[in-house]
Amino acid sequence: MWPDDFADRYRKAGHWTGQTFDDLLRTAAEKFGDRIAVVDGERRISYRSLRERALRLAAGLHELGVRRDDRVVVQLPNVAEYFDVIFALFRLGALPVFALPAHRSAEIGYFCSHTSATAFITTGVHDGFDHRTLASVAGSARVIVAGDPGGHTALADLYSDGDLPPGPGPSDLGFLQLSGGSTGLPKLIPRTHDDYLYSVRESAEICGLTPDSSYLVVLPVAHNFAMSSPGVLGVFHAGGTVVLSTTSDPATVFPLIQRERVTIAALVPPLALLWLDAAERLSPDLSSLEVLQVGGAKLLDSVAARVGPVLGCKLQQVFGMAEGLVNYTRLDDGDDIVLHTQGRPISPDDEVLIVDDSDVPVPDGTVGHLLTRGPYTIRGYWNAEAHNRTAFTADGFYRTGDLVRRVDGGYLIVEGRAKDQINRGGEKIAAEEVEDHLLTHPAVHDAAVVALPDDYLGERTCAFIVVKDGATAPRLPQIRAHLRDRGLAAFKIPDKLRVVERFPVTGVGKTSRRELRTFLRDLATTPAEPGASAEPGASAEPGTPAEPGNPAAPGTPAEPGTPAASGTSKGTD
Ligand code: AMP
Ligand code: DBH
Repeated sequence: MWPDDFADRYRKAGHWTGQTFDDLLRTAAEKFGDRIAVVDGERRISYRSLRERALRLAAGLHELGVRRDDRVVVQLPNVAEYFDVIFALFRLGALPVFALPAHRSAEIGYFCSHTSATAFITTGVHDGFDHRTLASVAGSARVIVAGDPGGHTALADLYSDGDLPPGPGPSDLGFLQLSGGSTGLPKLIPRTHDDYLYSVRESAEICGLTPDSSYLVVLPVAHNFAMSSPGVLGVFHAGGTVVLSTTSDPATVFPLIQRERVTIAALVPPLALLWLDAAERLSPDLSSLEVLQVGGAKLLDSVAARVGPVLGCKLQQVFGMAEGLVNYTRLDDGDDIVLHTQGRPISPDDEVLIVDDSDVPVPDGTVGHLLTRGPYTIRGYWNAEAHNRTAFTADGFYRTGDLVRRVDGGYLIVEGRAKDQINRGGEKIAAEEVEDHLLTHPAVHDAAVVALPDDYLGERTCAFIVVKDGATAPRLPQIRAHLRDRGLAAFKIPDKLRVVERFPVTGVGKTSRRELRTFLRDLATTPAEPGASAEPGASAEPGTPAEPGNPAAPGTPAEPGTPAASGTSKGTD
């Protein structure tokens, strides 16, 4: 939480207004009553009805025993019930934990146990997967299903006319959002009503939302981008309409844009590319579309340049993070900014520091680590004291792990990343989390997961493994099946596999895993020497491209049979 002097400042500046999520919906219902808040297929839900549904569900959840501060893991696709659920929980002061539909038993089990969740609210079969099977990892959490309950509690049965207890206050936590993370276990991000709604209201303003706005959601609705930048909450603040889609496929989405006269949509870069290619082929009527937001991963300049000409709308680049800071290019910015930068911060009180490896600020125009502090950036992850000591500076700046450059006007250009994360088209993967799962394979002695450049996704994942003495090297399909069986979300499962005899170590016998990953990435992206193939599942000799003793590489390989250096080896034998 923010120190008192900062909290006072943010209140005095008018950023924190004392609004809660429930206030947002109540005000919207009063102001916009019969206007359509949500379109889900053939269903059209007014603001008045949305508020009523949320309050009735809040009463039912309360009767079921859901209380203020309880954690409730919410895993729903882009369906209208999502809004009933989150506003019901907001009203009670119970904290939604925003899982993604792609999460499987590994993630859901962890969220339920780590947060001691009271309930797990999910769906039936979605995208070919039966989410009710996740009930087995929900522990003591009550399983509630939107759809056919299959023996669990049906969400539809919970709407009730019962009484409601007093709700939470604006400085209370509203929910726990997920971080893409860079460590073994996902981190949870505690956001308050006051801080989050400040970013939402400002975002709605920056993105020009009005009651006539129609916002298309194809990204997972619980993702921070789709929720708050300006996202569905920004639309509700402005009195516009949220149009939900469970697919991002242009063949379905383009007619939906036309039918609902969608004015603004948010995409990650691979989807933007898909839409551009499809629009060139199909020549759809996208005349209602005014703004296409693209964020979550770096957008190539060449793709950015096609948005205006091909889709006939403005591009807005969005560089944000669930921990807080969000940057936008502004709607009246010129092409030089919109096509080549990732925007500037929302707030005059967003503090942005760009520093070298010793935390010393670098001159403008120079690439450095982005640190930030401000009225909607967290001061710490939820229940993660040890991690917080390194993820934040002593004076409360969040170390984003992004490498950026600041140019005229305070605009930022994302140049890379220093965190141990793969950004697979906007889906973030913590290298260590996947490595920990790889190490459970009986034939794997050690593992390192790295990002490989990819024309479509920006990055894909490659797992390097060292096989245990005497074991047969697994092939990619076996590794993938192993990780799927462990219940890891599909987007975290490596795209490629390289088997190496051993990991290299430095002259002093120590290798940081980050150096190791950099080395392996270089190995994988350097054209292979004769005999060393870069194909999935192929073997490659460690150290092939490195000159012996080359100081730029982590160093020479360890002696055959020597486990990788101490601090590197995570093998279990
Ligand atoms: P998370 O902290 O999981 O919410 O993920 C936020 C991260 O996504 C940022 O720290 C960046 O690494 C990345 N990111 C988001 N938007 C962009 C963008 N427009 N360009 C490049 N990277 C981005
Ligand atoms: O990637 C993100 O997490 C992100 C991107 C754009 C985000 O959280 C946001 C906008 O708010």
